Amino acid sequence: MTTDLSTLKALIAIPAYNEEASIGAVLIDLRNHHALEHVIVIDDGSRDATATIARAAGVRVIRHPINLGVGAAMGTAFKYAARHGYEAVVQLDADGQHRPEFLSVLLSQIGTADIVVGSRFSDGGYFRTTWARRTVMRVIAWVVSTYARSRLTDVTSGFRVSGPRAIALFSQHYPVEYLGDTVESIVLAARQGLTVTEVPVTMNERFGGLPSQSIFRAFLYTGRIFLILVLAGFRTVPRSVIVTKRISKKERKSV
Ligand SMILES: Nc1nc2c(ncn2[C@@H]2O[C@H](COP(=O)(O)OP(=O)(O)O)[C@@H](O)[C@H]2O)c(=O)[nH]1
Ligand SMILES: [Mg+2]
Repeated sequence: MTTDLSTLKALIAIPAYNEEASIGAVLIDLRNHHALEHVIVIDDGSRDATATIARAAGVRVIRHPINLGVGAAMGTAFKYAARHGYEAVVQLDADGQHRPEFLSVLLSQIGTADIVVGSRFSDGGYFRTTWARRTVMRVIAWVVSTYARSRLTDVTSGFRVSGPRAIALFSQHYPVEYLGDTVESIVLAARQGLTVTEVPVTMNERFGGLPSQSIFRAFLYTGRIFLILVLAGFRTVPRSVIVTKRISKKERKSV
């Protein structure tokens, strides 16, 4: 299957939790790169003006009544995409970290892989973050690359595109645990025979608001993520979730 970019129907999904400080600027920036008609904000139970600002900017907003986490927000986005016949879902942070000028390069790789991750490190790039998080990310990247049989350097990056087969899978099953949404989703997809690749991107600092990680949280979740990675090797997806049959090596090459 090859993907004709000119006809690729792409949805930009923005999970947002208390991002009133940045969501307005993110949507203004995005407007120059993608029709807002194909953008949804999944407001994950925010207690601030996130949803009001997003609606005023002219995008569709889906609200979770309570905070369920980034993974659940993306689960909602994938269900929406499947229901409305989208062929690609781009995940974009509401905090301004992800730069829309990279959308086209991410989307352009959907013909060669099922999932394309925007990586801060693939061309030796450096991103200012805590030492703890950097170390954790490196080790996790190595383990996930082994599962995916592809060199991945930034597996906690939320800036990524999922193609048709990934949408079919993720609309029915998407990991909801912290970091599970990014890391475990790659392992889950790889184990279903989907292909994952990465392209280099540059990211911004957050425009405002608060990041989800702290040193304490990073350490706390290191152990947990390894447990997830080990379990992901055994976990089976419920039969009803598999939309495509397991994809063979030969089919994989012709994605
Ligand atoms: N922290 C956090 N972010 C959420 C949640 N639900 C949705 N999000 C959004 O998911 C995106 C990623 O979160 P962020 O804190 O930027 O993670 P980071 O970029 O990995 O540090 C942001 O756009 C958040 O607004 C949640 O429950 N907690
Ligand atoms: Mg972010």
